Amino acid sequence: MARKRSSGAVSQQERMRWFHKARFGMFVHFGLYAIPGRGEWVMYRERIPTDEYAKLADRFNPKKFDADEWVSIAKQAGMKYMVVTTRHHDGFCLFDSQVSDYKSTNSPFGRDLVAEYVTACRKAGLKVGFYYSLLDWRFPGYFERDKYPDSAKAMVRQVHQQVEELMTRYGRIDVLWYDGGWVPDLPHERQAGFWQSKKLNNMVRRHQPHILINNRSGTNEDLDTPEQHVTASDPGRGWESCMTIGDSCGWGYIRNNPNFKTVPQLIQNLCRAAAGEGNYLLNVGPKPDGSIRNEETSRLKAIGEWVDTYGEAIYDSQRCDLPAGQIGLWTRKGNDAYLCIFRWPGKEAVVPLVGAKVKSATLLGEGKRLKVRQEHNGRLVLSGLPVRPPMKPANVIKVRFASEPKPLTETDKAAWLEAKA
Ligand code: JFZ
Repeated sequence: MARKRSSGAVSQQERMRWFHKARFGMFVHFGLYAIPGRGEWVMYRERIPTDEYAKLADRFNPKKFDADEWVSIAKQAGMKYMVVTTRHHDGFCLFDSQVSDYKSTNSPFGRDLVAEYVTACRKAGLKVGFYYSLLDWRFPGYFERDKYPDSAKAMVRQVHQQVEELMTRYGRIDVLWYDGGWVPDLPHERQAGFWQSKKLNNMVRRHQPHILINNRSGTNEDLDTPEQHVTASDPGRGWESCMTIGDSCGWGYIRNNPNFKTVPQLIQNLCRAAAGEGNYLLNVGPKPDGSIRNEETSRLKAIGEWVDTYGEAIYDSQRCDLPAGQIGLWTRKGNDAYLCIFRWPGKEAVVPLVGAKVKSATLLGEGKRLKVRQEHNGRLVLSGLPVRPPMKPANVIKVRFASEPKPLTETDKAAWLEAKA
């Protein structure tokens, strides 16, 4: 149990502990926009007037929605937490907000989807994340804050009220994933002032001392959020790459999207996040009936099968600065390092500039011990690999070192040219 300070605050290091262990989560974008099936920005991109778009609420009745099913798909994929859209930019709430009548409990669905999601997550032992969009396209004051100042104020008021509802009515929340902090013609450095983010996040942390908050309310908080790319933050800074399984044209359901990432691509992204001590938040966009499409579930199932064997290279991973060349990349856990192989090297894998003694090397999945040769200049040769790669989306060699594996510093950059015994 994390220690609380007298103020009730919990240190960021304590709050980040589970997040580093988790490494892998499910993002869910669901809402009225699933019905037209042209992505979650359809209202804005097609300039659909508010009242016309709101008619979708009369058709919102995801009969196949089953929170336990969503959670089970995430858990089987090896995901340890979820982040679900409680309200996206279109303003429609998937929770029973008392400050809006534009919500799932006022639709034919008639239920608080967020409450059911939270219950299912807790039952399955997954951490609970809420996505919440600050902006709400229904407010003219979002687009023209000087022309409609009262509307802009009302939109900010709605944020504070609804975030407090989410922080006080659904038990312990582990991640608050803000979005939509950008305001037309407002410099980034003034966003926090517009949304009154310091006051907002003080309230959040008062109610939820353990929570992790991302960087999209205009203040840095706990997590950077590279979107549709995997880019590590500086050591010590929390970060999470969020990405769609389909191509990057939309997070909500897109009925006719022909482009989906391959399983090897998705696993390489997961490994790349783990190598940078970051997390990978992989998105699904459920269909109008609330079920998740096969193109997404099939890939998640395959990732789960891979994680079942190789998860030790991902969960609670640390950075490892050893070179990996074109073979792939390294993750680490203490003195054990994991060479995640994306391009099979053949019968042997050669790693230069290894500055630590190897105790053993094993091809995970096959359980095959490898021959180890360490040459004078730090060159490590792992041999005894099959010529052809085992049929896996990615392979992993686990190398156990006698001390923390660090690269050798090349004092003489030409020294490697002359082989030494
Ligand atoms: C935002 C949302 O607009 C999108 O619908 C989805 O929810 C995603 C996870 O977050 O997408 C963004 C946010 C920021 C930028 C671009 C897309 N940006 O800063 O360029």
